[in-house]
Amino acid sequence: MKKVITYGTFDVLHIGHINLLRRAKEFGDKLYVGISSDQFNTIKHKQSILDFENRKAVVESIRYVDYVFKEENWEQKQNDIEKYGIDVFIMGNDWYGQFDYLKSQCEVIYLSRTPDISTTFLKGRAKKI
Ligand code: C2G
Repeated sequence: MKKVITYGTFDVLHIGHINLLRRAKEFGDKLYVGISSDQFNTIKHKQSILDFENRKAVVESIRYVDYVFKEENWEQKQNDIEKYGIDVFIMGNDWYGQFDYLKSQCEVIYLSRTPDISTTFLKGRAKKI
């Protein structure tokens, strides 16, 4: 049973998130997703439109996702990998190199981002409606 993990805010879900989750699942049998808490978003200087409960419910409903948990800080990844017995850590390549320190515990793969779509872009478009 190969386990994959990824993390994110996943606010206002769009095809970029779905592409990432779909491709991440292809690397194993179970996909674990850490959803940033509202408090952690503040630390990340991100203001999400949807609160944690909403974002968690949306990601949990995605067919590629097997388990969702709360991401509360930068430091928890090593413990998560240990706790869940993770084999592969995956992030979009806007994070390229940022999580290489996890290579001592599991495979670390950065996948290309989906171009021309982001929650920030969607927020801007929504304001114009
Ligand atoms: N993503 C993507 N293509 C896009 C937009 C996002 O592939 N057009 C990917 C990002 O690279 C990330 C995932 O989707 O791997 C989730 O993106 P965000 O919700 O923006 O997550 P982020 O704020 O990058 O949080 O500890 C890690 C952080 O929690 C990551």
